[in-house]
Amino acid sequence: MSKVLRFACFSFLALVGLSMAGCENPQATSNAGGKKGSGADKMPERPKVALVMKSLANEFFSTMAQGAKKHQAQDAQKYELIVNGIKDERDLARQAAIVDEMIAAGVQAIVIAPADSKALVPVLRRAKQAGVVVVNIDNKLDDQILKAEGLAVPFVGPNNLLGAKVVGDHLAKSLKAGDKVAVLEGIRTSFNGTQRRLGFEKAMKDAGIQIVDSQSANWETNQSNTIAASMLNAHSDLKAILAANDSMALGALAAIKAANKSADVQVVGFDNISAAQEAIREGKMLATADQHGDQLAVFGIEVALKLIQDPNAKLDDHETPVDLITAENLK
Ligand code: ALL
Repeated sequence: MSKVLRFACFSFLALVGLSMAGCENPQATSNAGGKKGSGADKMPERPKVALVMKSLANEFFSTMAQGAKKHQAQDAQKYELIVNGIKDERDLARQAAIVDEMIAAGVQAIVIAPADSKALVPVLRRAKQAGVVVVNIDNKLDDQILKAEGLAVPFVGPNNLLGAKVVGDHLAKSLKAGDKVAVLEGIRTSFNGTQRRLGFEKAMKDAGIQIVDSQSANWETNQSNTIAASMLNAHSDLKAILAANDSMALGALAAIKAANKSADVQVVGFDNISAAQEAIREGKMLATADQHGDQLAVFGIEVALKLIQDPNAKLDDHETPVDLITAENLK
């Protein structure tokens, strides 16, 4: 697959780690101890790293989990992995509770994709106070709140504004100035959702295309389906829907089909999940962005392992790649 664009990369592939085999438990409990009688009990203790994700119903996160598990399995001596996620994109309380459970379970590091950029900061402060290394992946925590709390948390993730701008620019090529489009936003208190909205807006503004409606469907397919249906109803001349993730793009596609407007309204998304790839191949969807979910947690884990080894290591934020995906490069 040819990559149309690739933003800045990472260079921390050569991390030295500690040790051992791992396990996972999708709902936040750890049974990840050494294997009795297998010889593992003679090994030095491995650090426990907890990956805390968002909705496991979203393929983006199951891909992320698979990438992390593969990474751990390739060098099982190095660390123990505990994989967690929530069921509902908006269940911030559950995600915070998982962080507390991981602190109680005695993990050495938490690598988290926060469901909200602000609400998760207090529980992560607790984690840091308990001596747990915290690494932020995917959705950046709010800089101002981190600063106010005096917290330094490295971020590993893509430039979402730029990624969305590239997707929007690609869409703009098949529209003309004055055309009307609508935006489906992610959860409004998530930094990456806001950045994607801004990227879409910039692309549309640059091309003289009018955004006639912009609403949050909270990253979810069902909500986006309902909202897209009402957008199509309210704007009979709508030419495209720009969705901040593929789950919402799929909801929009279904609404467009139900309104019998598949020939008139284009859809773009973000994530490159398999259903979006299929829709792009079939010509039902125009484009998405691949933010390499399978690698995102891996890079976060590598940063965490480095910090476990050297708590004073100075680690800057790391920008990860994001690539435009179209029918052309899916061939
Ligand atoms: C974001 C991710 C994905 C995902 C969304 C839904 O943080 O970057 O785009 O679809 O969360 O939870």
